[in-house]
Amino acid sequence: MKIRFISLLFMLMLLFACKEKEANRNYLNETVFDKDARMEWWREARFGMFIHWGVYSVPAGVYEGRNISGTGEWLMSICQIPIDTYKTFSTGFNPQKYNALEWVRMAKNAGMKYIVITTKHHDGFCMWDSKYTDWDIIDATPYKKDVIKEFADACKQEGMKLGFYHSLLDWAHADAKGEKFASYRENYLKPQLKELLTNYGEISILWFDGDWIDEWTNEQGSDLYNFVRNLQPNILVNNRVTKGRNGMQGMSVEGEFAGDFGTPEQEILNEASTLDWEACMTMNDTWGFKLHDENWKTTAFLIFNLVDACAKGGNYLLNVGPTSEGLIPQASVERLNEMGEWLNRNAEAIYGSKRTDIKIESSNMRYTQSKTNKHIYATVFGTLSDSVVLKSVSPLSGSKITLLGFDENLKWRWDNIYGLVIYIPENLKNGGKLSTIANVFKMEATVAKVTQSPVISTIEFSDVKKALFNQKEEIILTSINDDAEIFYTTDGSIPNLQSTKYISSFEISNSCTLKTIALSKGAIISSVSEAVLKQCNTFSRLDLKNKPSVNYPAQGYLTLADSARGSLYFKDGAWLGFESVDFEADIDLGKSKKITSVSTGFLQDLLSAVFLPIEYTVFLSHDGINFREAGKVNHTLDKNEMQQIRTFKIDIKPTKARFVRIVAKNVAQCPDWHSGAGGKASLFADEIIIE
Ligand code: H79
Repeated sequence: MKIRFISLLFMLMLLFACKEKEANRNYLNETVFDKDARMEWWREARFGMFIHWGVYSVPAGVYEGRNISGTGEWLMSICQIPIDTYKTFSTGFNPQKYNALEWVRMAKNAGMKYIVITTKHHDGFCMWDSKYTDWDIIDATPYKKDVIKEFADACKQEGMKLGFYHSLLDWAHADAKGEKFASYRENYLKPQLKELLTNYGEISILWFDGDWIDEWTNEQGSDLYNFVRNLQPNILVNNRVTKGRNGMQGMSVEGEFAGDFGTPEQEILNEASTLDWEACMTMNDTWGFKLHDENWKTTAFLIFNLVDACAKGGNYLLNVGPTSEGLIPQASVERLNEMGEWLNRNAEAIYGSKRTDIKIESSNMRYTQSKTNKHIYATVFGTLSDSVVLKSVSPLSGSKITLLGFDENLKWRWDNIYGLVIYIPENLKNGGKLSTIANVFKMEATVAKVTQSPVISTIEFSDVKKALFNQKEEIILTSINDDAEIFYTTDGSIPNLQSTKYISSFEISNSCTLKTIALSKGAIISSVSEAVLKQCNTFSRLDLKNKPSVNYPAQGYLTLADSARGSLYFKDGAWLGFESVDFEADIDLGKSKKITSVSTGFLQDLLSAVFLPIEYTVFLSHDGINFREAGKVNHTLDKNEMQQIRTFKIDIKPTKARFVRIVAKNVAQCPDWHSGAGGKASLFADEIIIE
């Protein structure tokens, strides 16, 4: 019994030990699923407020009567002010006009979904009531109230997500450099973070900074990440917690580093990233308030930055630097208001939106898309003119296209050359309600996945651009996309969904321009291919005994009778080329005609082993069976005739006949005097004229 009691006790102790272990979880091997769940709100939020507020707002960029260049919060370092001198500024920090609720509501009205506020910047000043130092708002300022507490309460009241900025480095703490750093970290940094993460309710983000100091190592970062997550399991921690940052660039370098999102500072990535990232940026040129920084960005530019970041898959953390009185500068208030107005109308394109795979199409527009991929939003910056052209999206057939904030269905058309053309109606353009900063087009569309246009073939030739036919021609259309539907027109217009749908091969019996396009699931996915198909009735039939080489088929046999003559360039598409074989054409004129001459053009291009015929003979017939010779010319090849076109003509004493046979003898092998002696010789023919 006794033994049993002891073993029970032992088991209980073991259980507690396990519980203890469980309390200290390792969050570095979190599953993707868990991370996605934790990041979800942040990925949808898109737009946040950064607040840099501290004792540096007292000097406000002025020291010993001089305006100091550089950012306001770096004043102590820039002016090399000894910490004891710097500390006297805190007596001027008395933000009587501070109203946390007002600030939170201002952020909310601006369309911001979270706020990150400085708890401690590099100067080490603590904005909350910390029991580990006197260098805090309670002990060192006349204000003597915990501004972080007020702020956390206001955020809670307004349902605003709250994040803490916290500097890893500390210019005020004696142990915060060199060998004593471990003591600073374990006995000051971590205990203070514990205060911040246990006394102020739910904290959504920890935004570390100062990772670049030599004392800070990757191991310390991983340990701190776990420390923070164990205190607030759902918190997001930026990548500056470790050494993963790519120099001052915000994104993490390759490899495994703790940290949930990249932090490009004062920059927006050039291209979309699949990683989570947040661009933190100032409205003027400083984070902490400066009296003499009036270099404010325009609202239009701030909106551009927000949309630009969203389009590239990032968030935008926009800074305000309140004064030591507790006021957000008026210039910031105005810009926040204007951004809020814009976002009110265009929220859909921002919150919960995703980046697209579209590369930047032009400097004045950006694309985002809805989470379900159903809608694409095109934000076009600047005043709209009569129409807008978008090149990277394929609207679904019959898609409504609207401008966010207006019900009106806009007229649009797909133009093969330009892309999607959307028309802005007069009443909207002149109604004074469109934004002069940026307007958002909403459409059901897919990212244009332009594929090869359909291939046009005849029975004889594939991929024809021009073809001649006699009475009629059979046309075959094919697409490399299995799921593509092919539409075509024969009247010269650009095909669309209303055009004839291709089902199987079809016949044409008149000259026409055939245009065809591929669509997939209602979206246009190809450019237009076209073929000029010309009926050629010169002869009712033309047969060739030997086929021309597939390399030189021109537009088929009828090229010989299309009234267009070949040039000196043998690949010009007018010549039929016969390799080693003779040219032998049988022509049916349809009915008996009086014939006085039969001519055919031939090419010589010695460098390409193309020779004029060595013999040209014409035969005539009434029935197409019995032919008699009507004339012959022999020709001796001349090595000095490098390049020339010669028409071989047989004049005939007027004779009636329906059938004509032309035989031109190919030298077949390059003659002895030719550089290709003994090799394959060609005969090129074009244009037969029977008079
Ligand atoms: O908190 C803000 C900055 O104070 C902080 N990160 C953002 C979010 C930051 N720390 N370091 N840096 C930014 C970059 C360092 C810039 C410096 Fe300079 C160059 C420090 C001294 C020379 C420019 C001139 C900035 C301060 C003076």
